[in-house]
Formats: sequence, structure tokens, C-alpha cells
Amino acid sequence: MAGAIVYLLNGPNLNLLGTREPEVYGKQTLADIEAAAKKHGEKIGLSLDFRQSNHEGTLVDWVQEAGKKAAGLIINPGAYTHTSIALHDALKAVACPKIELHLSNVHAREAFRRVSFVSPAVDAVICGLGADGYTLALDAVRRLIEKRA
Ligand code: CA2
Repeated sequence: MAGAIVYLLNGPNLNLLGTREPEVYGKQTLADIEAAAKKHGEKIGLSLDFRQSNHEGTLVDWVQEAGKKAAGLIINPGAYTHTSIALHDALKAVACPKIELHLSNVHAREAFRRVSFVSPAVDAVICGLGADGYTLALDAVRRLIEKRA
């Protein structure tokens, strides 16, 4: 377990965190969230590979890469959650524990955000806890990795 690699992937527009809509997404920037996640990862024995892209194909490539290299995968797919069959298919092909993560409670927002193409392809979903969701997702993925070992 010590030093197990976990990919933490972030989708479109999450690079804008902290600049707008703080009432929905919080005040922290993605760099703040990355620093806290890496610190927590170290504490619980996980080595984090934290990335963000605005491009669906890049995210698909990274999910495939995680399938080869990672012990666990956490993904906040951003708006691709609600549209991407390509991400669904890529995630289905990954055997390690996978968690879908959202800052906001997508079920309490617009109807289109209640639809997720990602949820059927992952082990668990965390949403509505803001930036804390990232550290909680790390704890959760660690448990799932342990259980499978
Ligand atoms: O709640 C989440 O984490 C989301 O994945 C965030 C996505 C949204 O499309 C999903 O429905 C739920 C959007 C992230 C955009 O973040 C921004 C932050 C600041 C300014 C503009 C966009």
C-alpha cells in the first residue's frame, strides 16, 4: 500500500475554481485543492498524480493510462459527467477502484446535472462536500484498494 499511485483527474473548467461562483464551488483554487490532496495522500501512504484538462480525449487517454499504472482512480469529470460516453467506456475498461467526485451536490441543481454517464462505470460517487470531498475520496479509495488486496 505505501506509495500506491492514485490518479486524481479533473475535467473542464475546474482550472477556473476560486475565480467565479464561490457560492457553488467554494473559494479554493485547484492549486489549493491539489496541495491539500497531496499532503493528505502523503499522510495516508498514497502517491498522487493530480491532473486537469479541458479536453475529453486527453481525459480518456489519462483514464487509460491509470488503468495501466494506478492502484486507484478518482475523477471529477466536470461537465463531461453529463455527456461523455467516451469517458464511460474508458472507465469501464479500468479494473482498479474508481471514484466519481463532485464539489457541488449535482442532485440539488439543474435536471441535466442529475444525469451521469460516469456513475455506472465507477465504484462510488462523492458529491456536495466541496473541497473536503477530495480528501474524503482519497480515504475512500485507500479503503477500496486495501479491501481488494
Ligand atoms: O460540482 C462539480 O464538481 C462539477 O463536476 C463541476 C462542473 C459541473 O459542470 C458539474 O456539473 C459538477 C463545472 C466546473 C466549473 O467550475 C467553475 C469554477 C469557477 C468558475 C467557472 C467554472
